[in-house]
Amino acid sequence: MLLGIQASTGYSQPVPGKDENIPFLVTFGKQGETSWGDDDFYQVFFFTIPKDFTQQFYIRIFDPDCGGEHDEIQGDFNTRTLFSVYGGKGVDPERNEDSRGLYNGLNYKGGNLLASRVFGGEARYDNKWFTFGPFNPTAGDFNPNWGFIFKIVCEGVNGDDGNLYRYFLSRDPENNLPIEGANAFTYEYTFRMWNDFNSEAHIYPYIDTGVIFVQQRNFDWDNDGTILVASRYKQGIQVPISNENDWKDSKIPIEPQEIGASLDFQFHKRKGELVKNNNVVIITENQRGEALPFVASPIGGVPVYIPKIKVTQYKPK
Ligand SMILES: [Ca+2]
Ligand SMILES: [Ca+2]
Ligand SMILES: [Ca+2]
Ligand SMILES: [Ca+2]
Repeated sequence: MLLGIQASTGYSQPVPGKDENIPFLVTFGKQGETSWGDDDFYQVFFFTIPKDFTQQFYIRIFDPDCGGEHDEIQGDFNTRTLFSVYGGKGVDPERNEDSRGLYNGLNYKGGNLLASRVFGGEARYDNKWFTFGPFNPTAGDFNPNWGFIFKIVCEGVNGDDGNLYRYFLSRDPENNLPIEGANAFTYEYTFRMWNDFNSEAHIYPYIDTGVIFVQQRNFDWDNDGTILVASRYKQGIQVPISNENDWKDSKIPIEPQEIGASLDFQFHKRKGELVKNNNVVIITENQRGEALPFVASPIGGVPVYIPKIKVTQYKPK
C-alpha cells in the first residue's frame, strides 16, 4: 500500500524516466533464451493520470517493431510482440496483486482491454513512434493515491529476438507532450544498459511506511561492474550481483529516515572490456514479500545523500 504519497511529482511521462538514464526497455520473444537477459518474456507498466486531468490522452511507443534499428537479433528477426492497454477494475496493482505481473501463471491482464496491437519487423514503426488512444482518464482504475491507473503489457508472443522500446504518456497523438502530475511505475523492471562505460543507470523504488528491509533480486547482470543502493541516508552500499542467467538477492535494512522517499539503485558498468547489450531484470520486495514499485519520476525526487556531520566534542585540557 502506498500511504499518503504525493503522486504529483511534476512532468514524468517518458518511460524509462528522465532521471533513470536507461536507453530502452527490453522484452524478448518467448522462444528466446533467458541468458540474453529477460527472465519471463513480458513486461508490465502502469501509467497514472491525476484525477483533475480531464482531457483525452495517448500512450505512445517508440520502436515497437522487432527488426531494423535498436532491436537485438538472434539468428534472423522472427519475433512478434503484443502490446495491450488495460483500464477499469482489476488494473490497480494495490488492490489486485496479480496485476503486478511478477509471477508467471498469475493473471497479470486484469482489467478491461482498451487497445492492443501485434508488431513484427515493420519498417513503418522502425525507429518511429506508434500511438495508442485516445483514452479518457475515467477509463482507468481509480486509486485515491495515484489517480486513474492504466496498464500496458508487452509480451513476446513468439520468436527469440529482443524487442527494445520506450513509452511516452502524452496529451497529443503526434508529439510527446507530458501531463502534469502523471507518473509511471513497474514492479519488475527489465531494461537495457547503455553500450558505454560511463553512463550510470538508476531506478527508484518507493519506500512506504512500515518497510523494515528491502529484498533486492537482480538477474543476468553479466558480472558487469557494481550495483549500489543510495538514499538520503546511504552513500551507496554494494549489493551482490548476478552473472549469467542467474539471480542474486540480498537484504537492505531500511532506516526511519528513508521512509516516505525513494531509494536510488545505481548501475555502474565495469571498466576495461565493454559488456555489450547488457539486459538486466530487477525486483524489490519488503519484509512481507510485497513488491515495491519502481517509479519513473521518483516520489520525493531523486534522493540526495546527506552526510552526517561529525560533532567533535570539546575536550578541556
Ligand atoms: Ca526496430
Ligand atoms: Ca530470431
Ligand atoms: Ca523495437
Ligand atoms: Ca544481461
